[in-house]
Amino acid sequence: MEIQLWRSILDPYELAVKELIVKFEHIRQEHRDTDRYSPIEQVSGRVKSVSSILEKMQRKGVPMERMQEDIEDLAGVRIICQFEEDIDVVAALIRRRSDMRIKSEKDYLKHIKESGYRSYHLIVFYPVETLDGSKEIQVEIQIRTMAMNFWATVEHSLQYKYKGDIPPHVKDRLSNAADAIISLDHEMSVVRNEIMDAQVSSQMQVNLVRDILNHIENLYRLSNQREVSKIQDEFIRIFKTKDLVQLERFQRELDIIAEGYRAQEVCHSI
Ligand code: 0O2
Repeated sequence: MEIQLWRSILDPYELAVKELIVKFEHIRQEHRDTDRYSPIEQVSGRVKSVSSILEKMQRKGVPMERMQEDIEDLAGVRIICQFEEDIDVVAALIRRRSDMRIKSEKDYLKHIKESGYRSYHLIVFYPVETLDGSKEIQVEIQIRTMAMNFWATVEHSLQYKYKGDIPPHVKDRLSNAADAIISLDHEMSVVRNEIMDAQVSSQMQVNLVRDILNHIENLYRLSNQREVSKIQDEFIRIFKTKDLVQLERFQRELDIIAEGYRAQEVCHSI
């Protein structure tokens, strides 16, 4: 196939990957902006390289005319979670979406691959709009923990290095490492609630400080310098206490002050 043809075939897949990364990253941001724990930690994606497509077609005996149907991971999105429990949450979230349709699911957590590979895969149909109209394409979504991802990345590199024929002593090490990853994920799950609480508190502080600084910036326009300096000093004092309750109270007080100034502005403009 000519290079130009490959490009036109793979272009909609590029678009799908880009759109889906934006959408999943937005879910993560929405959680953070609303002081909620995000089951999504990281999102990445890629369109399969032509050499990898050709290699897979050869390995699976897929003819050129069946490529887009039979090679289901031309477009791939990877969602990384902190904890194993988050994987189910993300999969459920994907099942509920109206902008994609599930074709199939593979649970390599319950059915660990012989290599030791663990991950949750969904193949979805996702529509993209191109100059030639809309096109529904297949995307493989892989959901796994950071630890699973570490193992899979290393194993993938070794598969490449040894051309799929990893020597037994390296295989043994990989198998031990896969077991260690299982127990690492389990250990982390035990303290999941504590870690989630800590992360939500830290995000709440980030959001509160952002809101307070916005208020202070606006007050510089509306109020006199001396008053704002006093407010700023008070903010620094409270911030140093690292007490979220005090920060929240301070933010509410600033809300009220800002509301007062807004009311004054309205009165002046009438
Ligand atoms: P790449 O380079 O990531 O694109 P098959 O390749 O026949 O096993 P199939 O039937 O397409 O795979 O589906 P499957 O098993 O769900 O695998 C699809 C993808 O999952 C693979 O794509 C890998 O990304 C990942 N994967 C599956 N098994 C393993 C494994 O044992 N080790 C690692 N590291 N990754 C795995 P590609 O095309 O193989 O690779």
